Amino acid sequence: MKSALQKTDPAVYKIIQKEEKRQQETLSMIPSENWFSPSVREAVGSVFSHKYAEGNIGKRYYEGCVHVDELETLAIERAKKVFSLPKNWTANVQALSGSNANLAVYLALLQPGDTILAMYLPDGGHLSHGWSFEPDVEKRDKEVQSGSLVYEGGSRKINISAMLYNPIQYKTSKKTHQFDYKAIAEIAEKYQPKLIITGGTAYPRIINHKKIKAIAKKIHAYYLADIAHEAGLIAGGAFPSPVGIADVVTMTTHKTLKSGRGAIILAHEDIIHKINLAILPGLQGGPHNHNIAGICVGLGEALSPAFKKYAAQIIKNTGDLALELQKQSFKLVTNGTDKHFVLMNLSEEPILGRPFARVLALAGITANYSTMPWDSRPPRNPSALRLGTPWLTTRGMKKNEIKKIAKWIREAMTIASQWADMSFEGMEEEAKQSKDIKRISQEVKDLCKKFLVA
Ligand code: DSN
Repeated sequence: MKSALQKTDPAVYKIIQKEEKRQQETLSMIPSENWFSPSVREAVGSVFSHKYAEGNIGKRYYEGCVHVDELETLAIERAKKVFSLPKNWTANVQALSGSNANLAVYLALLQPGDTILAMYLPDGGHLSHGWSFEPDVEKRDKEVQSGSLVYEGGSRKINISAMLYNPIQYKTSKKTHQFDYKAIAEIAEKYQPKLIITGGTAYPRIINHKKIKAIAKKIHAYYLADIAHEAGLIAGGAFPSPVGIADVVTMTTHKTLKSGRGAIILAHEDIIHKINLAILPGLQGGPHNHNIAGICVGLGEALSPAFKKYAAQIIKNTGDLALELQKQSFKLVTNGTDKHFVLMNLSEEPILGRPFARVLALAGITANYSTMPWDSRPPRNPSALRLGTPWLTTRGMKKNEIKKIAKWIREAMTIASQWADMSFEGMEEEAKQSKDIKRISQEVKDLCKKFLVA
């Protein structure tokens, strides 16, 4: 039987079908992506998207919110259980995204112009942690060559967090590419930020939350742990949690947590009260109730024993991926990983991050290029490539499949090396025509067909 959409809008229906086929027949190794359960998708597609519900539980500006209240209460209760919140801690589930969640924290706890100290974006931080870029290449090179572990910002304040606040960023150690806690403490003492932030997108190692909290406490600063990437690993008990250590915890819900798109903020009730006001009227209008429904269902799934196994399997699969890539003579930033992705250092390979990501995509492996610590190359053409396993793990893939994937990645690099001197477009054209790349793409498809997801 034809679906409603198929009957009324076959053009959109067809595009959705093609996207589903692409997702099923290729390997998504972008660590911030995942495949949600049919129940999460059903909740997100529900009638809750029709409803306006500005305000908070029991205090809405619209009538007809009795079931929205019920839903949001359940989502908050589940968040408390999943993240083992201390007494008097609660959650806000209304932020539309991770960036909005972070902005809400700044609005709630800071005054415009206050100093925030966060991780340097090219080392794996996040745009919303106060990024400003330096377009002057000479100035940029000088800054990198100085070897300083502090970034005082560039002249182009490209994120609102840098326009409204005064961001200072700490870099990772030049030697280990990991956090240098002593240096962070010294930077904090010198710049006296009101807020210290950890977390981001491309730091493959565990962060010592206790050490960061101690640094923040000494200078009477708040500590915000952004666990957007690790939320599912923490929910499944496979990774250390900052809950009960940091003052505020923010996360997106659609990465390792597999709960549809949205965000959660966790903190003591007093802080959440301020954050609720920062969300509305500070930043947003009506919450996306349908997304809160997805989050609620995803959190319910995260409470199951199967999710614990899932989180542990992600860590195992990524460890195996690191090992297999190293066997294939690839270099990894920090020589490995503690979590759900690896950062490949391609600086000594014939092809760097951006062109290699395109070659891999044509071979059926979707990844994304990335900056890496102490990389002097520009963000649009950096040296690294980020590869994660959350989605592969959702599909049920394990060591045998990981081994094959690492082999295909090396094969793709060997094939692409013959195009090393070409322009990006020239290389892309060659890759599109290449029989060898087509052969890998077919092998990937054959594997994917054995691991279809509902
Ligand atoms: N876009 C996310 C990621 O890929 O890590 C961060 O916001």
